[in-house]
Amino acid sequence: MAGTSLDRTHPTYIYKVVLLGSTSVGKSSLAYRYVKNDFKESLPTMGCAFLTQTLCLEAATVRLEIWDTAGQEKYHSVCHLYYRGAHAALLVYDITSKETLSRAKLWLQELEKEFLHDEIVIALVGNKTDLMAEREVTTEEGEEFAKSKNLLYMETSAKSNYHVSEVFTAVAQELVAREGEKAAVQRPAPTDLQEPRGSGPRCCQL
Ligand SMILES: Nc1nc2c(ncn2[C@@H]2O[C@H](COP(=O)(O)OP(=O)(O)OP(=O)(O)O)[C@@H](O)[C@H]2O)c(=O)[nH]1
Ligand SMILES: [Mg+2]
Repeated sequence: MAGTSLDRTHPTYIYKVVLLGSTSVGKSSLAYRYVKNDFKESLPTMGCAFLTQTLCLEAATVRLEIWDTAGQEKYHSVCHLYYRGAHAALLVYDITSKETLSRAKLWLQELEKEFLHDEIVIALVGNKTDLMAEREVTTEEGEEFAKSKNLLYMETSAKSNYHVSEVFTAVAQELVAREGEKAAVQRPAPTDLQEPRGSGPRCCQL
């Protein structure tokens, strides 16, 4: 069970992952597909929804606490309350809407104000690849922007279940890899509970 393992050869990490992006880009659909492996014509999120998923990676067990925020403009002023303390963020846009990529870029600027470089793993996610005929944002455009900002990048379809689990797995793997790098630098004295990076109890290695 997450949070109780004392096995140091296969630690358990808990990470907060926040989904950000314009309304209707498919944030809730991605989270729902990933956690429930299902797709439905979902209603707009109000405030924030919360889901969890546990992954067993080679190096660690990872429990992702997924905060699915509301993209509607009226919720924008409270969004920072949800991404505070996040370990990772998925900046989601809709490949059929250039405007949603511009909005994702603005979210990135907000995150850059809140987090130090390397303090958060950020993935840019172009959703709705099943709507290829309506595409407005090329793969290259998304990819190049992500590369220029050192973000993970993937295109997905929550509807056709394309690359959805791969996005979350890539984020989890990056987070675990950073734990390894951090441990190599710090080599802390062994304790049963380790403080996460940054402020607040955001991640426990047990
Ligand atoms: N074709 C297609 N439609 C999708 C996909 N993902 C989501 N949708 C549809 O897009 C609409 C919005 O999806 P949501 O998941 O509610 O979007 P959201 O980003 O959570 O929206 P807010 O909660 O308002 O921020 C719904 O009608 C979904 O069924 C996809 O991959 N392909
Ligand atoms: Mg939603």
